[in-house]
Amino acid sequence: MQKVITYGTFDLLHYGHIELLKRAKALGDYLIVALSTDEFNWRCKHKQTYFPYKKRKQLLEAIRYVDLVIPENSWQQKTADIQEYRVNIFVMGDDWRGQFDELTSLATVIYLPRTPEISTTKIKKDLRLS
Ligand code: C2G
Repeated sequence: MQKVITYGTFDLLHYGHIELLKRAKALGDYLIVALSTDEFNWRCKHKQTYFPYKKRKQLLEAIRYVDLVIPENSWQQKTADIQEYRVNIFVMGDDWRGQFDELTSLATVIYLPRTPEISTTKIKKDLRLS
């Protein structure tokens, strides 16, 4: 079984997220999503999410491509996650290209092209204008 992992906030879930998850799952048989907790978002990513962790987790668990959702509490947990869950493939959008290359000793690292023209930031901005 080829296990894939990816990380993110996935707030205001949109088709760019879905496209990422769909392609990540297609790389293996089992997809784990490490979902940024509210505290990690605030403390480390300086992101204030619209939906709290519990709701974002509920949304992700409803997606056919997602097999397991675990919390992302720190930048440093990726190595431990890969080892604990016996992950073969680490996937991120290519806005992170190069940031996680140190993980290539543990798993295949793949950066997938982001879906253009959609982001949570754009959604929030457009809604403010409407
Ligand atoms: N994404 C994408 N296309 C978009 C928007 C996002 O492919 N139009 C991808 C991102 O590249 C990322 C994933 O969807 O791989 C989740 O995006 P975010 O929730 O913005 O995640 P981020 O804040 O980048 O957190 O430790 C890693 C971090 O937790 C990643």
